[in-house]
Amino acid sequence: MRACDKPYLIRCSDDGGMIVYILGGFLGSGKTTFLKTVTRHYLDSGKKVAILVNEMGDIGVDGSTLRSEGFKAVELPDGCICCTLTQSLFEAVAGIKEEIDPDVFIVEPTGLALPQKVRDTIVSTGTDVKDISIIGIVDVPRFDIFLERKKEFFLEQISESDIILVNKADGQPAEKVEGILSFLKDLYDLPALVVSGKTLEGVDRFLEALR
Ligand SMILES: Nc1nc2c(ncn2[C@@H]2O[C@H](COP(=O)(O)OP(=O)(O)OP(=O)(O)O)[C@@H](O)[C@H]2O)c(=O)[nH]1
Ligand SMILES: [Mg+2]
Repeated sequence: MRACDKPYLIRCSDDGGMIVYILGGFLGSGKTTFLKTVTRHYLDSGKKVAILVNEMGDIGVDGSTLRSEGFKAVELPDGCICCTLTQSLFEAVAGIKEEIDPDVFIVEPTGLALPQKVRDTIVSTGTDVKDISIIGIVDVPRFDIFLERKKEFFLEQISESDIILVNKADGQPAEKVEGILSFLKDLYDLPALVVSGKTLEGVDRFLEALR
């Protein structure tokens, strides 16, 4: 692995294989919103994208419903392939590589998962991965509540992010956003971008950072 030429995502290799993104973040922080944004970004540049989500029938990617039962890939109208985590992650990843062989593979675990565990499981499959990154998403309006009620888990959940999206910044006081940025910087010194998945503020900078 070498330092990446993109400013934010650090685990890169020159080998072939798929680029993997894991969207980490507590319940309702905006993971699915970014899943769709990142998927669209890669589809627009002609890449084959597979996504893996925890919930079933609930993702609403372009209004499509998932018809899958067990581990079955579902082709959505926009050409992206969607799978669900009903089999073990380990088997699902191997199956996706073999059956779909995507350029980009995006995983949204439940908001109660540690994304680093998902990453380690994917790495442990031995699947040919070019680059695997955790995109940690924090929710500005609910930051204080999460910190108050779920501190240990919440902080662990973002601790191994390769980039943190400080999300839902729309309509939030600048001081609050600044306070969160400096709190995160003191704790982790990870790259962080202020964004809104809703108004798309800051999202271009994020997309430019992707491989
Ligand atoms: N104001 C605002 N709301 C947002 C933003 N991004 C997402 N939301 C809203 O927040 C809610 C949760 O967004 P999701 O993208 O579904 O979040 P999630 O992390 O996938 O949620 P779970 O999968 O249930 O954990 C939805 O009602 C979104 O419309 C944002 O940037 N700003
Ligand atoms: Mg979601």
